Amino acid sequence: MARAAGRERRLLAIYTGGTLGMRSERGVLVPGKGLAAVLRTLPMFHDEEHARARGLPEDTLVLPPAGPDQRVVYTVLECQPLFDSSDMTISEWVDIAQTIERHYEQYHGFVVIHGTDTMAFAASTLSFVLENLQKPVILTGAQVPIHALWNDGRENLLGALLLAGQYVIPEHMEVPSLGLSSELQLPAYTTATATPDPSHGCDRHHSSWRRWILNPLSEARPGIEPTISCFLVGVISAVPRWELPVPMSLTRVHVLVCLFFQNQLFRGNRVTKVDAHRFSAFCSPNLPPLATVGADVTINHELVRRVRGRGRLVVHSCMERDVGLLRLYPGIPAALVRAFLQPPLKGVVLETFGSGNGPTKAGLLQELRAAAERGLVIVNCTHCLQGAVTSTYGAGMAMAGAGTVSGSDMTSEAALAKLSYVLGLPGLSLDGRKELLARDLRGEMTPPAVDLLWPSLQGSKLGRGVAQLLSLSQEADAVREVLAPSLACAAAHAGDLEALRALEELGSDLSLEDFGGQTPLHAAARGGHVGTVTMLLQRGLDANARDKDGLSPLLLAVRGRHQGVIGLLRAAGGCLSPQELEDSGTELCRLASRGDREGLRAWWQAGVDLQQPGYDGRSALCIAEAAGNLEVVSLLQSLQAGGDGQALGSEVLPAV
Ligand code: ASN
Repeated sequence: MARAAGRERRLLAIYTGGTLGMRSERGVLVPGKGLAAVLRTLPMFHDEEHARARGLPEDTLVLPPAGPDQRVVYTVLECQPLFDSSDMTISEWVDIAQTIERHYEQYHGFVVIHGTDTMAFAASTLSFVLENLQKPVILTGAQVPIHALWNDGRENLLGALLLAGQYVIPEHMEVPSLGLSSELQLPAYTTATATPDPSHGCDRHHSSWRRWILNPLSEARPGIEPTISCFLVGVISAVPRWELPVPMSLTRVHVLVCLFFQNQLFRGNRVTKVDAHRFSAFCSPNLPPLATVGADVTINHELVRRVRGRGRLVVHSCMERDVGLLRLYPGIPAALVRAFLQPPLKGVVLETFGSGNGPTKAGLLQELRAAAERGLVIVNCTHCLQGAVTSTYGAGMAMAGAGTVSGSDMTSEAALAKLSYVLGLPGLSLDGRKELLARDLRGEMTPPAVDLLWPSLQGSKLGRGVAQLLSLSQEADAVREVLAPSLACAAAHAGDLEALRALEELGSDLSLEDFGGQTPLHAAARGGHVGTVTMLLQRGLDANARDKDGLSPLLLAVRGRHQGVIGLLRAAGGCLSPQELEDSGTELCRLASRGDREGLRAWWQAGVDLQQPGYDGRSALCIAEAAGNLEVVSLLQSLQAGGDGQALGSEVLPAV
């Protein structure tokens, strides 16, 4: 394998079969061997001169330049045997995933050349089998073989290779300014156009590809999408994407498993094949394409998922094979359903009518209920192309009442793959599996509306703000992370436990500091919220954290005279620093002169010596006596004598 040099991107193209490489034998199309040899003869797929200069091995091809010093080098791995995709099963897809795993470190991305008939099932299955995917995996294929004069294979494969090779937008971050497109109209452009493929047949697209190849920044130029809510405006509005001070686009985008066909890049587990002949074979009914290729490449940034974490790639090979798909039709006999649901079947995707409705006749519902009761998992998906399973109709409620799990707006392909994945996971209870099925795991379904997920958030203004924030597009994840500490502080100051829990569920670390170096514990202490302080201490927040001015939560609670909070912080080991105690003698005198007993008690509770002198050498007691304030005098005497019945640091954290 050739070593990557400079801006070379290495891809592995796994050729599994399908029409793209098929040949006609006795009048019918069958999988054809030797795809790499065919690609080698097509200038749009291979730059022989460059390959020779680089000494690339026989099985390794290189695309014409994709920009100055930019090359996509790819190796075609031909599977044995090659399949018409009608023969593909979970086992073959797990094999593909394992192949990706074996070569994961060697390549920047993967293209899977697959037949179209079951490509939606393949993409869905791979999206679940491959966990923590950090590199692009793009499936593609064709309706007409690549050897034919008029075909879609070339455009599809070239598109998939280019997207897999160049899609990692922030790879271009180091480019310093926005005015690059003209700089990129380089001699390379001439090189790429110098050898047009006369059989390509669609020069407009060819030229659009060239433009994109040579101008990889074009998709990164739109700046800030207006869809990112107005509260961000102050933070980022004037800043171009790759210069953002926040890690928004500066992290790699998570393309998950995708499918590229007819100039559109789809999320793999959202597609379904809708046409047996036309080049536009696929549609993604409930999620727009992630990218569309026309005169330019338009990336739908809102939909592209950001990589979360840097976990190791995991291949889930234990997919449950005993799953099935059953489409209801008017008058379907209960006996037939019963026969279908028999063991060894462990899970079934039921394609129902409209918004998840089914016949309400007792017989059929009884069969479903009996199967659900003996542990068969039934996912209810609509057989409509668009829309979701809802509880609008009695006929839909009857399906839910029979023990089915709502498949929301999943395609049947995605639901089947998810069922196989969830049932294959070890050590889960039946309820646990059902709960996972109802959750969005790989972007395969539109999650339920925020107000359904967090009904309690509706109660407060801040809560509603957080709920709105949570409903932003997925690309706003990074922005959320940046804002989360400030939001958490605001929630803590308001004592909004629900909002804090919602942020926690989002994965926010509640111990992070805001711009002033304050943790939510500072904010809750300042606000005097015993419940919130308790929760945060239980989450392990440091009672002695200092903000940028060196202030602790305890000092803020003392200033606010929040005795309950002071007790909690003291019990958690909080104490005032020498810096915080510096002027405490003077502060005590000031409180004594004003007759502020609550203030004096707060300082005492925080462990301060009440006898220390103020700036003129007099103590708080002297000041109170001189002023004749007997109540303050007796309070100070009683506190100095050992308390007024309140023990220091004795608070026990209540359960929150
Ligand atoms: N029968 C072919 C396959 O799925 C159809 C195609 O690829 N267009 O393998």
